[in-house]
Amino acid sequence: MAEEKTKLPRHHGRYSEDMVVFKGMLAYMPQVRSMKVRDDDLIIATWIKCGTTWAQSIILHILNDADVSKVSSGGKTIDKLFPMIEQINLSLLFAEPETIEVEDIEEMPSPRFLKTHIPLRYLCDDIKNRLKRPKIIYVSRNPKDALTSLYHFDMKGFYVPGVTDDDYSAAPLSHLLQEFYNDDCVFGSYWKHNLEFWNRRNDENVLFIFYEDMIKDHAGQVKKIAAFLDKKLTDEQIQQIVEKTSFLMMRSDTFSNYLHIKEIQSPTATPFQRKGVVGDWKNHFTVAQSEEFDKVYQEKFAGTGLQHIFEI
Ligand code: PPS
Repeated sequence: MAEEKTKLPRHHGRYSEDMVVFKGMLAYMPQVRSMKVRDDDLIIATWIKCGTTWAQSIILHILNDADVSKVSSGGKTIDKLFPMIEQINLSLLFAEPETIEVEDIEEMPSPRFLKTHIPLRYLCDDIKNRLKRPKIIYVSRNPKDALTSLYHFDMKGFYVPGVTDDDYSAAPLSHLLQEFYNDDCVFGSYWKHNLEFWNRRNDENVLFIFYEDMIKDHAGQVKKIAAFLDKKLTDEQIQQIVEKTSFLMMRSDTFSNYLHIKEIQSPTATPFQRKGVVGDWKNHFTVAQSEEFDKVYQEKFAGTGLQHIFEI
């Protein structure tokens, strides 16, 4: 279980004792901490690989009457319309902090659509201290599937000679599990990240949802998000959104499939929309790894009321 701090791969950077980010994000962290939030901002917050892009696409479809071509003209991809606070320019994900000129989030016009994986405790005071009331949607996913997804995305997806580590790319899932237990995965402790937002789930401006519910009842979750965004949709529009944000549609759509960041990925990387299921962890975890994980999960979330579905 938790051991000494893990040696980080060279494309990660340590922000603090309990938070690691992709290296290029270190330069953005001051702006993440000092960002002036607006009441009409919409923020989607997740630990990495928990369904962010899926929810972002659903939101953009909801707000554009099931037709994102209204806002995506000129080849604007999802990360341009809905950028990540901690890394607006994704092609700089692994850049050395001193080589980055940070693009300014403050210059974006309202309403801003922002994504973040940064834990609540490291976000700006306007959010931490509830000084502003942006709408925040938090998507949570069972950690075994999130880790399986992260394994393919980070350890197997990014192989950039001279930038990523050969050792890291060759490492087995057990290495990622050790990082996870040490809170040294990118974006740090999954447990704290989830609990910090879980404890806000009853705030009027927060919607806490689960990836597994989106899989089980896609239309139901579209309706729930639309209601949270005060957007009325017809049944036909809801059906259109379900179709346009299905796994296969998103995988083939250059708006959301991240093919445009191929230059920072291995030529053999799995697609961003990789499997899109609940329970793929069973194809990756050994029985012993799964049992050990379950014990930690029970301990970490005991008494919190937070519970995930691990298989359907
Ligand atoms: S990131 O990099 O943190 O922003 O990744 P994120 O978007 O949070 O999570 C990626 C996983 O979400 C899956 N995904 C979907 N699942 C079902 N339906 C749809 N439409 C969909 N879109 C994305 C994606 O496949 C990743 O999960 P895995 O398990 O790797 O397939």
